[in-house]
Amino acid sequence: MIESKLALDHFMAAKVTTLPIIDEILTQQSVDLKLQSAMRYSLGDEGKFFRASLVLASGELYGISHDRMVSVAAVAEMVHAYSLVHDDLPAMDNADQRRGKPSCWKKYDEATAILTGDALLTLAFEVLTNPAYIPDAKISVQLVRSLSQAIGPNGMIAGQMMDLFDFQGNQGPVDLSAVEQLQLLKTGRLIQFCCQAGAIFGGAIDAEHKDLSEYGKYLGLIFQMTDDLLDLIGKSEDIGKPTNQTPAQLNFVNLLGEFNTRKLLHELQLKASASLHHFGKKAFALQAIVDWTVQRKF
Ligand code: GRG
Repeated sequence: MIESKLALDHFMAAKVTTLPIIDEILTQQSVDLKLQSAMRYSLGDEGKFFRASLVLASGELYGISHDRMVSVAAVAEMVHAYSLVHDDLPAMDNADQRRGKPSCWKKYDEATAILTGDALLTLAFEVLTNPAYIPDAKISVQLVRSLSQAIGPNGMIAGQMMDLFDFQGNQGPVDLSAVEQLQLLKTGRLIQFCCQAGAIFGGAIDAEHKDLSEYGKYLGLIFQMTDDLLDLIGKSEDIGKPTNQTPAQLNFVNLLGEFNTRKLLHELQLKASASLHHFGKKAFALQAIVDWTVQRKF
């Protein structure tokens, strides 16, 4: 329970720290006011700021102040918002609701939602390469490379393609490792990037990059499994979107049953904790986040 409070406090701190930077960045995007409004709408304060929290917590491992990392936290939330705006489009998940309010395309229109996602993604890279936000050019290049790899054609976009096309109409047994692979790409790779951002700032050794990559991988799987649990047994008013949305053949709980899903969650929690071992007490926030995620209700 203490871990839950620690994690929730960390999310709140991340939100309070990151929102003003997001606001500052979006205020500069004023050529088209409808686009600016749609970007603001999609990047409101309703989300958990889970990814921003991870960026800041990974920096804490290396004693990097939140001030130095906050633009990367904002970038993580911009990229996340882009993925949700596009995921909700009629051509993809055709979702009407997101974060307890109409999805971007429902609130505005389809073309505006496509362009809003494009704008958020492009802007994320502009921020990462802006010396006013990331003064060290070497760090900037490393962040751009790491983020591109995480969300590009070998990362999140590949996962989304697999989700949309590889399992459609599949009536036969689904291979669990194929679903794991899909979810690691679709949800896990951006989470992994967030966990590694601190290592990039901290000039970490390879073994630490590997530890954080492992932690992010396990956390990404835990996040998706609990998303599937909430999809089946959560309350839509708590999670801000309708339940029973994940196709049955891709939902871990359908594949494994609730008991085995919870068992696997516990095993992944232990593996995630083991990958933080090397960092000792400095990893308390990352540890609290994984503990919260295993039993999250939203
Ligand atoms: C469209 C390129 C493209 C990619 C979309 C991430 C993604 C790929 C789609 C999201 C689909 C989805 C709902 C996945 C479940 C896990 C997930 C990302 C949930 C939403 O994240 P939260 O719970 O949301 O952190 P908040 O609102 O708290 O920010």
